[in-house]
Amino acid sequence: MFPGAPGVELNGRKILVVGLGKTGVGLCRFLASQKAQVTVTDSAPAADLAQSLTAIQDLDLTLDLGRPQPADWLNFDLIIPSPGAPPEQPWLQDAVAHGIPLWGELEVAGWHLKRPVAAISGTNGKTTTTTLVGKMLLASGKRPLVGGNIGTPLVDLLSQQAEADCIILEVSSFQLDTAPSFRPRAAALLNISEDHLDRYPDFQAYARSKAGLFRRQGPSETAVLNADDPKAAALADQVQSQVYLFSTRKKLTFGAWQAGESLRVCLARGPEAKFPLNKIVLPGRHNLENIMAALLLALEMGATPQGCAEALARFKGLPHRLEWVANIGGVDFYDDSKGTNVGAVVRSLEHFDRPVVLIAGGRDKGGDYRPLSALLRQRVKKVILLGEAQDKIAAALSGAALMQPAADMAQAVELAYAAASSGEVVLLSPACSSFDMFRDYTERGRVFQEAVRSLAHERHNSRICAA
Ligand code: UMA
Repeated sequence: MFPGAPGVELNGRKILVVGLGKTGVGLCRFLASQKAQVTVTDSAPAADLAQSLTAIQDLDLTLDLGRPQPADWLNFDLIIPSPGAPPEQPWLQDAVAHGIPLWGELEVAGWHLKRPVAAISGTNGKTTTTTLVGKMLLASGKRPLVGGNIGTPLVDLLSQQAEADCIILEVSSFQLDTAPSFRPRAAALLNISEDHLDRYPDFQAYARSKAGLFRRQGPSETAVLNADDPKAAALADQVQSQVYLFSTRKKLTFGAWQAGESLRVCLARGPEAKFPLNKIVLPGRHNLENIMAALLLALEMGATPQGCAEALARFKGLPHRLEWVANIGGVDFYDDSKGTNVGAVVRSLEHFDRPVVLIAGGRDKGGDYRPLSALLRQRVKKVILLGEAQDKIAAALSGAALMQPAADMAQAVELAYAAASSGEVVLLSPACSSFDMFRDYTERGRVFQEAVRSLAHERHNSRICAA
């Protein structure tokens, strides 16, 4: 049995890795390097895991693939579920009941950290903020490693620590749920709105999971919280760490806030720094929140105001997040495939002050679509519905806008273009996950962009994004 403490010896331990995606592959390689006895299980058959299997083919480990649970789950010292594998599954709960610890990759990798970590969580904006913190530190002459939920698991970064000053991690609620000792030097919670209700029993449980970001912090660590987001701001009185708030609505003494045409940042040490909005190229009002959180974290981790300003002058944003794709006959097409929950769609719709034809739908995540009603009435000319969730969305938003179903993305783009007039916007912002029709949100965004480009080529009155 495992002693259950950080820094624990992995050598010779019998460890079960659940899931052979990016996390599983990284874990297998790391655990093998620590001379653990590794078994890896995945509910998918070997034929679907070819890429992952190639990445671990040189390792001496046991495979148990292609069934919902492995043959024997009680014969291990530790089980490490991938973020996508819910710990609530009966066989994993049976293991817990038998005293086997269930710790995630963030927990196990966290035991081997040698550099301070800044962590970013929140329902929306995590990836943009994480990327920006990394760029601000780089522009300040620092050597950050950037990873986590953004795509490179922490376990893959461990071997590069000697060449780095700090680690910037995007952290999901799934990762936090199985990382009881994770203790970031600085951590930001950007916002909390409904998401992943296919995994959590209710919104409160999801919000509690997000609060886990700060659970081990003490007074020598920093918590960065969104003062304009009631759920995130409420944590200011509960965390043990030094709190910096950020707000676009009110002036603060410390933290970050918008004052007219600039952002101001003031930490407990150092003078107030000023970042003019006209020197920031990242579009979208919601991104001001992400930028303020990034500034606070980057400065806390040793960035300079000048380096931060340089990064802000260059960073235009990430693909599939309010990404302009083309203008066809005066209609602007935007790819916001990463808008996978209602809160994200609200933020994206608020960005436009002209009529929008919205393409939405995909796999439902158990949330409530009704908070979109008011914005739909104000700004949305028509909703083109895609995927499994279309009946649920149509029922929830009935009467708020005209709606029309589409069989696939190409037809959705055609129908949206037919509904839009010159000067208006077609926005793909699905409020759902992509897994019913696509491998992930990037593939969905790519298919949308291809459909838009092929429409643009049919018409001659178009401008297309150079990228
Ligand atoms: N699997 C099982 N049993 C299960 C569930 C899944 O065996 O009960 C198997 C699947 O068949 C598959 C593998 O597990 O082969 C996939 O594991 P995974 O879903 O954890 O995927 P990874 O590739 O390891 O990616 C994970 C994160 N995925 C999820 O949280 C769902 C990635 O975030 C993250 O980039 C990566 O680790 C590195 O940290 C993605 C994500 O969608 C982008 N995150 C959510 C979000 O941002 O909203 C939280």
